[in-house]
Amino acid sequence: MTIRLTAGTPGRLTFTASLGRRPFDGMIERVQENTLSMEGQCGPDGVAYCAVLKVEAEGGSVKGYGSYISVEGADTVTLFLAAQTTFRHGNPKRKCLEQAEAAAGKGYAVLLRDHIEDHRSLFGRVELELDDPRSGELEALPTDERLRLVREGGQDRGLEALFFQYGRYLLMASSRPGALPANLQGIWNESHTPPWEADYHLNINLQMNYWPAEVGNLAECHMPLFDYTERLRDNGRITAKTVYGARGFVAHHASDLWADTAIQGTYIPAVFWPMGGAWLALHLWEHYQYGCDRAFLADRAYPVLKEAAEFFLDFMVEDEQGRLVTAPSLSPENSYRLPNGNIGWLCVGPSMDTQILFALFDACIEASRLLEADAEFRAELEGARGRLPEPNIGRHGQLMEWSVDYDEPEPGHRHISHLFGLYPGEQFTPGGTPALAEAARITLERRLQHGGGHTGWSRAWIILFWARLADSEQAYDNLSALLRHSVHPNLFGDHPPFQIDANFGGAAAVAEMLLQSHGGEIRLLPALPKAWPSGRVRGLRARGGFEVDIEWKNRQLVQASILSISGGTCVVRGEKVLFASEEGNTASVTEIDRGSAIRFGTQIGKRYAIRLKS
Ligand code: FUC
Repeated sequence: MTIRLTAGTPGRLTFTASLGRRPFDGMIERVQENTLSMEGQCGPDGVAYCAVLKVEAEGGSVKGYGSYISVEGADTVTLFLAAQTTFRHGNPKRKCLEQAEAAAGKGYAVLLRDHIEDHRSLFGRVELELDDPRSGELEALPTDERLRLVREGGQDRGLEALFFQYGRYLLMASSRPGALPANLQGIWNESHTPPWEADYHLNINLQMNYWPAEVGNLAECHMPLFDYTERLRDNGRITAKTVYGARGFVAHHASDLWADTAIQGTYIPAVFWPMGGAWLALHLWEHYQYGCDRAFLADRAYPVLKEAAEFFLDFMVEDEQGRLVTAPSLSPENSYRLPNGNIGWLCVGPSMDTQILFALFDACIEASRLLEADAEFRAELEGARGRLPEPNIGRHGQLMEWSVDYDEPEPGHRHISHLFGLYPGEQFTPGGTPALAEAARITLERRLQHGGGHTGWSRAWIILFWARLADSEQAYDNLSALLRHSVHPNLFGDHPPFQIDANFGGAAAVAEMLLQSHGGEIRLLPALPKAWPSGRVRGLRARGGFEVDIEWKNRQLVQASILSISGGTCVVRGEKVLFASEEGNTASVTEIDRGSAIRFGTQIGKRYAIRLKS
């Protein structure tokens, strides 16, 4: 971290710098005239850490005394801060000193130039503009002020677009190749005793952090999650074997820096859930679906998917009807009431587990086919997939959360796990499974009527569900509710307290309102609300290896441009009939697919224009 201080008048910068103001901070030492270090240890078995601060001034003087550095009468001062732990480096102090030295050697101008270049190379890939006649006036205000106006009932499309881009920015800033994945606070935890230990929760939160990665054109920011999932796999093999006598790997509802896969903690509504690893494995499949990188599929995604699936082939049991179900398990953090009034959590075959397994087996089957590998294993998975329970509709018309239509003590519960198949899964779609989509709608309405969406991440997920149901107004109302109730003045997501998943889920939701690409079809503006009559988006990614720009006016498509990254066939579905041509060429390449969808072959690197048929 580099901090640059300047003063309007030369020679007016005078201050004292020190390290460590929080309780439990480590031992501070001045290692050079202008350099401090702080070293400590996180508990007897924890990591040792070090931070180094180096101070360089132009003009004036820099002098050390005790554990302080004093700057007097400088024109400009640059502070270089490095931090390391024994998680990565045997000698964190030496590493910090090297890094601070190297940064100072580069100098501020070069560091700034490199930083801007690096930032732009990712951030600039996507642009979103939601036209607003008041944008000039609103954009002149600071963010907290704009948020206040929205809370008072105002509308600010620019703030909604900013919230989307802010989510991308936070992911870029907290999850780069080689780093750890973004935790519950991204990297912005300030406390020694943060809520939920700023850990990794695998029953929604960590996954949600990565929902904007692919569609938001930040695929490389997804990589830390894959490294982490592979570490879970290594530990999870041992857990699978020792706890369940099963092959493959398992991870439960929460984990930590060490990628612990054991049943963690004693909170019964959460800890016995065995699906964390399986859900994460699906993220590697998503990365393949967007980027179509076959080597990634073969070397990284498929091995993880396969071992995740193997575990469940051993772990699942047959229920009375001969179906394959998970047991023991639970529906993340929700409870049911038995006819005798007892409250329970543990259960057999909760709907979310079945839906995750459906997606996992599907991905594994498809991947093994693409790789022409493991025909026998594939056949085994096809058999198991056929024996998973079908989704059921309960007495309220809702999708059932458990295999029994239990009474729900908390019908507005924040987890809406049994809609996994609507998002991020793709098992339920209005076009493909209308009855289940309708049941999903009733499920959502019921949750919302009972106070659902009260945590930031839950509200973000709800927007995504409505977007998948193509209900633009519900999606928008819930996006407004997220901004009104579940963000801090700097737009950090609010659980409460601060939790970053709402930022990432919210960013993914804005994208999902503008572009969808599940089920082998691209949908342009699938949940465009009345509040966004005209605008444009550039650089969103779609599954199948495409990058998509869309421009619209009066809530109608003006033109979309689809860049083919991998040369695959492109299917675009619209409510109105569409027309496709190669860009720079008016001849049609359109073939009519099922219903109102069009299909066309593409060439790598070529752009295709999509318009409404006149
Ligand atoms: C899950 C959620 C909580 C919280 C925690 C970090 O347990 O149920 O709401 O987000 O993770």
